[in-house]
Amino acid sequence: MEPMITLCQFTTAPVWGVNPSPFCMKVENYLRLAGLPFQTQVTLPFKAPKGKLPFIIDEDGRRIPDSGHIVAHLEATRGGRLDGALTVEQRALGHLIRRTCEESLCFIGMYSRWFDEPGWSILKPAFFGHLPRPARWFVPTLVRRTLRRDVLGQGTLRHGRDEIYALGCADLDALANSLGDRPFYLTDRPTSVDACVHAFVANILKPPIDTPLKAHAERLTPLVAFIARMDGLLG
Ligand SMILES: N[C@@H](CCC(=O)N[C@@H](CS)C(=O)NCC(=O)O)C(=O)O
Repeated sequence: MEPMITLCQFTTAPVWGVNPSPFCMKVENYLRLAGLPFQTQVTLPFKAPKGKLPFIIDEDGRRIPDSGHIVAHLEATRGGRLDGALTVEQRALGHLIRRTCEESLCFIGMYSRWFDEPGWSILKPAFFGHLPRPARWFVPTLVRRTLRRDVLGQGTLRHGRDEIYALGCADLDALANSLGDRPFYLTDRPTSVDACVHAFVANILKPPIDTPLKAHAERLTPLVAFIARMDGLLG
């Protein structure tokens, strides 16, 4: 078989109709939109070069961690398939949109799944139900403890529930209003920014976790239409 890019992530099969890691899904989306053949490999963060997923193993064996670095590497080595024609201004706007997803909305999504009790009661069996006992009993608690430290350190978990969801709804409003009636964020064709927004917003809209964040996203017509449009392209 020809050498191929290998995307190393938590799971090869979708959960709730999405790749449950938005950072992994962002890279998967990018590879699909760019038309780059790839295979997936299941792994865990402690095996990753920087302790987080995703990372890729490129055709020459090079391991590249971090979704942003992966996209930059693939753009540089495969002829700028999605972002090559972007202007400086479009790139700057894309940077801001990506940061909204990855450095803000991401933590609200984490809160809704891991720390808001209705979300946790759905996530726990979906993510850990396949583990043999006794791992099924203690692994969820260990992972949740580590994430609590991270989300507390980042700051989100210092707010109350209503405040947290208000922050997330403001991010969603900004994402919907900056798109408006246009089909994609930066040009009339999808770029890596669309791959990113789709990953983060689909991870709010599709899982059966009913939170104020999801209810708000469902009311944002441009964003719902964008997800459907991207779903159509991604197949
Ligand atoms: N900046 C990284 C963030 C990746 C990230 O946060 N991945 C999460 C899963 S969505 C992870 O590996 N978490 C495991 C951990 O923190 O131990 C990227 O863009 O790839």
